[in-house]
Amino acid sequence: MASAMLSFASAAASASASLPVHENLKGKTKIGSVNFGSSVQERNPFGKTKHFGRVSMTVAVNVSRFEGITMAPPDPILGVSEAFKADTDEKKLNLGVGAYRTEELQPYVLKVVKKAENLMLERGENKEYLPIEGLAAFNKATAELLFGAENPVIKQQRVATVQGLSGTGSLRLAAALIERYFPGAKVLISSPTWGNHKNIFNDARVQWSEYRYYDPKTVGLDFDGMIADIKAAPEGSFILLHGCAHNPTGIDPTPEQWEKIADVIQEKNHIPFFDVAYQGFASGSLDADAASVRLLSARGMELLVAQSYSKNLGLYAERIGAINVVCSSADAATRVKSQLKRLARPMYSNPPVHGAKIVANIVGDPALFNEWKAEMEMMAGRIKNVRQKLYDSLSAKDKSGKDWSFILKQIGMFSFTGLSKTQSENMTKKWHVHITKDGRISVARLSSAKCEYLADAILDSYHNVGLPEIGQQ
Ligand code: PGU
Repeated sequence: MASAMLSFASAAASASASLPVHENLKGKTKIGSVNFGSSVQERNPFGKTKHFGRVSMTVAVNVSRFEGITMAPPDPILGVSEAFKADTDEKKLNLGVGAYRTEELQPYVLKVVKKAENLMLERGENKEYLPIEGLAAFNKATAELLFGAENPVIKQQRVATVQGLSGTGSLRLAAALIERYFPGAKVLISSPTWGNHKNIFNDARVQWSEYRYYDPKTVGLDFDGMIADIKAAPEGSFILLHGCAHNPTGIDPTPEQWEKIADVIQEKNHIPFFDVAYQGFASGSLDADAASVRLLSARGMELLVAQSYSKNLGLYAERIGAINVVCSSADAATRVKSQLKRLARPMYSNPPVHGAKIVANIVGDPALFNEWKAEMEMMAGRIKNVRQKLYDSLSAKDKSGKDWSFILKQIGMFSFTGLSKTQSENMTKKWHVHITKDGRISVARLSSAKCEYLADAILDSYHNVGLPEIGQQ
């Protein structure tokens, strides 16, 4: 550690005390050196002096009060974009973060979003604060998109909806609610899951454990393991479920399996907690992708649903989403909403307005709503085409007889290839194909033109690198 010096000089005593920062951080008031009779500048040639009344403070240049803070590791998902930027190879391909690209590998702003933004500009809308719970028109639209406008939970006003900072912020708010009102309750998350789920619950100080989900032998769902683990969880646990297009595996339960999942959740008095980050993006249909949530709510269960408009409307950076809590009475929903607002207020005060107005304007205008659905179908369709092309390339090139058809069964933005960590690293180091180390490929970022190259990279990594690990049997 660099020798950090911080000096407090009393003007009256003309004395200064220098203490190493690490000692200061430990809360000690040990005085490292005391000098009399010389000016602060003379005593500490590296220091800059500011005088605040009777006490002057000298902070040395190039040293920090934050000396004790170590370097954090890069984020396993967002860090992939940083590594991609640093890669100078021409062939480089970024298949890390789940964000849609066009066939030309460019980001895509939906036409319907541009139209809604133009309307907002024409109307000259103001930038006043939103209420803590967000834009009323957005909250109404988002709950209706999720449950269906005719759903009894909506009609009976049993849903507490609060606009959140996209999917992540909405999950975090729900985690804060669990921490405050269900002390000691556990959240069960799938193994594997979106990596940030663990961070969210850790930071909210909510206990979590995993339920089995992915079966490497079949590259499919370990349904029996999932049911057994949900059954074994302490009564009244929160069960985190991906509403559709499970991230990272792309494997969803069938409608029949959802019924059984609902049975065991009900039996054990658990509370379903849905993460819906891909409504309309998985199948192209908003209703089909909300089927799991609607199925469980139709059983009269109380449940939580976090929503995101990052993918289905391409509003990634606008940070627009919501947390919905379905309660057994309108009265309970009113109280839950009041507490969600109370939790939000000291965290971020109130949410951003721009994305909320875009969503409300699109959903509230039948013509724009239809345009959105068509664009969503187009995006979902492009992903399906590229998925097929990748499968075709792999099957044509791989002479080993390995069956790659699992790729076609997966849905949503991703393909979980079963590549191990070392094999995933080979994808990046040798082929400059940047993917997460769990072997997940963001198919939404792939173009047809790059499928052959990607297939070569996958086959080389799969057949020539490392010992068989999980996912390779
Ligand atoms: N929930 C799931 C299941 C997700 O996949 C994501 C995004 C989110 C929530 C949160 O998205 P918001 O933008 O906060 O609405 N996952 C993507 C995006 C990158 C990331 O990790 O945030 C991904 O690549 O997994």
